[in-house]
Amino acid sequence: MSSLRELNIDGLIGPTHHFGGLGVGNKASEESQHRASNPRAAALEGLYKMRLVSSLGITQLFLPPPARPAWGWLENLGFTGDRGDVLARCADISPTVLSAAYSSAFMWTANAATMSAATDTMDDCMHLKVANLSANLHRSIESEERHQQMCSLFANVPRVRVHPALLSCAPLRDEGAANGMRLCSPFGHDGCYVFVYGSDDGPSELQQSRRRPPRQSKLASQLVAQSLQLPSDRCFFVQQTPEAIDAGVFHNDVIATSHENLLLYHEQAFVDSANFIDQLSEQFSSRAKESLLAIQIHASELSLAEAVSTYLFNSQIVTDSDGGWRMICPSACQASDSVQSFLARLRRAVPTLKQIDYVHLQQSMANGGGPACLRLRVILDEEQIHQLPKSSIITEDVAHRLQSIIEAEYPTHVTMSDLMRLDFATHAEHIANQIARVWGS
Ligand code: SUG
Repeated sequence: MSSLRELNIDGLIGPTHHFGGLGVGNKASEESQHRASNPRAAALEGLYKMRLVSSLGITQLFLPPPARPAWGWLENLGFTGDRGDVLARCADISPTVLSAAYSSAFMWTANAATMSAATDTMDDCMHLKVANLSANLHRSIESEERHQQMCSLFANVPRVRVHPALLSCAPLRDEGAANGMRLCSPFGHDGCYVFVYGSDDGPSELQQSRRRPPRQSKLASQLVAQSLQLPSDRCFFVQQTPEAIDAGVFHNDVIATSHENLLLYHEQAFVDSANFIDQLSEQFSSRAKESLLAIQIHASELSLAEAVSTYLFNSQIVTDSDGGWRMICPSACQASDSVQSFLARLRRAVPTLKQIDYVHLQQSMANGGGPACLRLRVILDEEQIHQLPKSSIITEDVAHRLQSIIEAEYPTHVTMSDLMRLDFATHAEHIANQIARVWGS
């Protein structure tokens, strides 16, 4: 069997990161709306996490921030002519559209695509299905940009297929790997795929009055699984509970996570949870010849509200070069007694979990993005890894070049009024071009 490795791809946080209050169903984004942001601190926090993962012997890739404002997108909406006038008119007609055009939400790369590993697919290729992110105006801009970036990243890598997103429309709304989990044996084989959807868009669903709308449709999940060339007996489709979505769980990775044969999930994560876990355990053990380690966190141990405020489930679990597991948790987990007692229980149950690290990602967290939101996992073999462009890999040299640009050029204070300034827009584009050169060099 070929030896497989898990790589992480993070999107570098862009110079126009701000708090637009744009995230549908996203409590942190709602609460941070119109606060002043600090793009420099945000980008350095994200880069610190990339360096940490890289220091564990894990290949860490980065994607450059697409240029903002998205002038082409604004033009398509009818905002043509002199750029200074475009910004003023857009601010006048819809500040939301202006904020969307400047959005740095591409930083949350877990939403960029869904992946299937070559050892699991019907044609022995690794597949990436780019997400349309059509539940959010500001995020739907990302899908074409991501498709181009992924095509370029994997252009010379054998046995990789990058697929464009599903059509962008409400019945096909797809949020990428943030709503998927792959369970596998150590060394990455025998994958079973869990696709978590918020709604089946059936008549009873549409009649329910909900505080927050579900972002992922069942139909999209089914079509993504099909594009990924996965046999049906490797796929499981399970619905998120409406109470979790209403509490601010806008993606599955806010309420459940997985790594190799470990599945961590909250009691209120899934509809008909016990039945789903039984079926998954049975299929997993017959395929992988080992047991699924399914660990449930009870609502009495950690309430839904605290799961959302600490982002425990958005911790990033990785295997280091010695085979030990590391769990990279948001720093908010450190201050929570409930999370700390759960982590003690987890360490007793999972001896391979060697260390817990805490990372400060305040700027991303204030918009609803924790450590795992910032990365997309892909599984490749050695031969494929060798064909990746070197300049997209976080080495000390690449990290140093990115850090110099961030420290010299990124703004430290951005509010909505800055978005109307043409000099702010021009400078942001200049920074994006500099980073694109590092990526492409
Ligand atoms: O889609 N926030 C993102 C956060 C995405 C987190 N990703 C995962 N859970 N995988 C979202 O809601 C806020 C942008 C703003 O309000 O300016 C935002 O888009």
